[in-house]
Amino acid sequence: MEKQTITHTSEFAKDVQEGLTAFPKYLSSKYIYDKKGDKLFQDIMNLPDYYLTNCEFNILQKHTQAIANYFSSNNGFDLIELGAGDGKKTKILLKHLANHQVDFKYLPVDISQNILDRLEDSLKSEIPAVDVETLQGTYFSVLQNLKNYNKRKKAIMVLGSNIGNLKHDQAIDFLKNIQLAMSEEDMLFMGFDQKKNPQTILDAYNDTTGVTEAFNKNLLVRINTELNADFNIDNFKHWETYDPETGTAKSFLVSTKNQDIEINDLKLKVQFKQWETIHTEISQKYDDDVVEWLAGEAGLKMVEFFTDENKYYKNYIFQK
Ligand code: AVJ
Repeated sequence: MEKQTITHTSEFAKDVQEGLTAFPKYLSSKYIYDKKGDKLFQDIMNLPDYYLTNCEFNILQKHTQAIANYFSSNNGFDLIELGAGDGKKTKILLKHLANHQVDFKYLPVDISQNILDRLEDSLKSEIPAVDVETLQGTYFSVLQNLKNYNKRKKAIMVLGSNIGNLKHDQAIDFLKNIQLAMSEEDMLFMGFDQKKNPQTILDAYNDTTGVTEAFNKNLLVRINTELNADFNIDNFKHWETYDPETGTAKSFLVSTKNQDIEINDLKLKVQFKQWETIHTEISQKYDDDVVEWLAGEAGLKMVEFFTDENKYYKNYIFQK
């Protein structure tokens, strides 16, 4: 009998191989989020300098009724949240809807089953009246399936300025996919972090506690543990830039010395020159014109927005 060798190359392994053999080097921020990365992001959301979470929390708290009015419909609605996370902000809305006996179902979507399980448990004890169905998968696959999910109104929600990790062309594709899953009466409710004093933005991504540094470096930790590599994370420095013209904040890991890294599972040796970079993340900042342009390119129109007193952050309502 012939012996077959099947090589399973994971998406992660492929992307690491591609990014670390490119010039200049890069890695995708989506790989930061393993169990430890999820925890570090929770810690980031509690940092005083990371203003995004508080701003959005305050917006949801102040405008709950107005937002709920946009969602509501005579025969109820389905609230679909892409990238649900711990639901801390969403619970403001869920509590309000439950208290007002609104007919709705909550469908949190996340790539992580672990996050979904924890969210479902906490909802059962905190807001038991809410009808929850968790959906594990990528946004894209779940959106495809949701197209004909129910004959009633859909409110699709994306909080946290998660869209900011996408370049404009990718953001348009993302919005277009959402638009294609929507019908005329459906609503999209989405958070976009705004352009502001550049120093405020730099401080949010360059905190003095080192949490953001550890979050960024978790990429290297994952490569070490999952692909059997020997990165010494102390030989890399977290570096943040913000370009106020484009509104793009960029994260890097900078090699502080000449060094060779072995990634055993890829049979790859990666050389770093002193001060060579790995680009790891973008966190795009927006203004109304850019948001309106992105939405328009995706076939959506902006109906309304809600903001905080400093206008640091905005949650927009879009329709087809
Ligand atoms: C989860 C993508 C919204 O870019 O602000 C936080 C991730 N990176 N600190 C962001 C992040 C560094 C965050 N998003």
